[in-house]
Amino acid sequence: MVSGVKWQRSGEYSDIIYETAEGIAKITINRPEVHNAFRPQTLFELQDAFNAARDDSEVGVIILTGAGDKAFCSGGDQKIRGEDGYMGDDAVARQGIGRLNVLDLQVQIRRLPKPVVAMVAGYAIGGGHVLHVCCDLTIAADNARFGQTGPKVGSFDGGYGAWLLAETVGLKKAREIWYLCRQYGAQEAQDMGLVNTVVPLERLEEETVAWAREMLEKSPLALRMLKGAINAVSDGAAGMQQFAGDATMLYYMSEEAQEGRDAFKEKRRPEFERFPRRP
Ligand code: S0N
Repeated sequence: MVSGVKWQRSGEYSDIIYETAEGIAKITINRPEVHNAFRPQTLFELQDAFNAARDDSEVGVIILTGAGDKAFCSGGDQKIRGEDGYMGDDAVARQGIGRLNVLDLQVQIRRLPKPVVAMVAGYAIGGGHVLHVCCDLTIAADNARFGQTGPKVGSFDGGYGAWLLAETVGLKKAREIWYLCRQYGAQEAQDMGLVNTVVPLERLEEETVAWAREMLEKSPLALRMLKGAINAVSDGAAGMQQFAGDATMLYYMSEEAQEGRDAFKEKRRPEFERFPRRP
């Protein structure tokens, strides 16, 4: 999986790797010994890395992937699943309280105003499957395998994992995926609209970077507004809030809004009559 990109690593993480190059951030879940299953620490680090990529004005596209070629992510780490959630090493866990914080990461990916691309080799299973569903695009290697396991292992994701999947592949197929817990190969996943393209494993990063470069040539504000618009339809009021915030940001950038701000600071009447009443 070589792309020729010279990634620069940064951040102090144990469970993930954060790298950037050429306007792209690459976030890798680095727990190959458990097929990149996530524990609370993994999720805290992923949230930190996604925030770093969001705040970095050089970064225009984010790639989420898993270490090695066996798995993108196999979901919540079942070995540290307690009675009410996942037990980490943090203060909350020391009080005997589990966590279900992958939902925060899902929301973060949806709200992040830059395209997030899942680069999937091997298994995208359970909560790992939901993560790729939440990403804007998915580039799959020919060895990728997709599926949900919830009803088999005593869990389910009734949020994005259920209805965003249904929006992506249709209601009947989403029910099949959840009720039967089968695994689907890369080509089958592409045929049902679950992934954007399938490439040979050795070309996975090269192809993903090519898609990222193509997006980086496009207007960042247009991509931001399109992501917000597409998500607003399914995120309801929360999606509209994000989209409305973007509209406010664009308005702040206009001379018309700046006239209001300047008039207040200069203690004068704002001259809004200078601006057209647009049709
Ligand atoms: C991926 C599978 C099919 C691969 O099978 P294969 O190739 O036979 O490999 P294995 O020998 O099974 O695995 C290799 C090693 O990796 C360990 N491992 C794999 N997956 C996990 C995992 N999820 N947790 C912990 N360890 C894992 C194996 O145990 C093995 O190591 P050794 O040899 O040392 O035992 C197969 O591995 C598989 O089916 N894995 C489990 C997939 C699964 O059921 N995942 C969990 C599904 N549930 C969730 O993800 C929870 C969702 C969730 O997080 C959530 C949802 C909604 C609301 C809140 C939450 C929340 O919890 O936060």
